[in-house]
Amino acid sequence: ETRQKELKVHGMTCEHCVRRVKKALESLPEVTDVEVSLGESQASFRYNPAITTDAHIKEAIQEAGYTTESTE
Ligand code: 9UX
Repeated sequence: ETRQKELKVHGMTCEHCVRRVKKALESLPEVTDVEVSLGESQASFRYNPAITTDAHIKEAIQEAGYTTESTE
């Protein structure tokens, strides 16, 4: 079962940043439908929480060089 999630991503200042965050999320298992918005400083995606946890997702974004917080 997959869930839709939105996350604020801080530190993106150009389209290259956007691609980095998108690739970081897409590299995770069962993370799909990744959209990253520079204007909204936000990532949205679907994921399977049984496979890829919130902690995995935050870690991947941080390893790419950005910080995140949940919008919920
Ligand atoms: Mo270019 Mo976006 O250094 O950080 S990738 S501004």
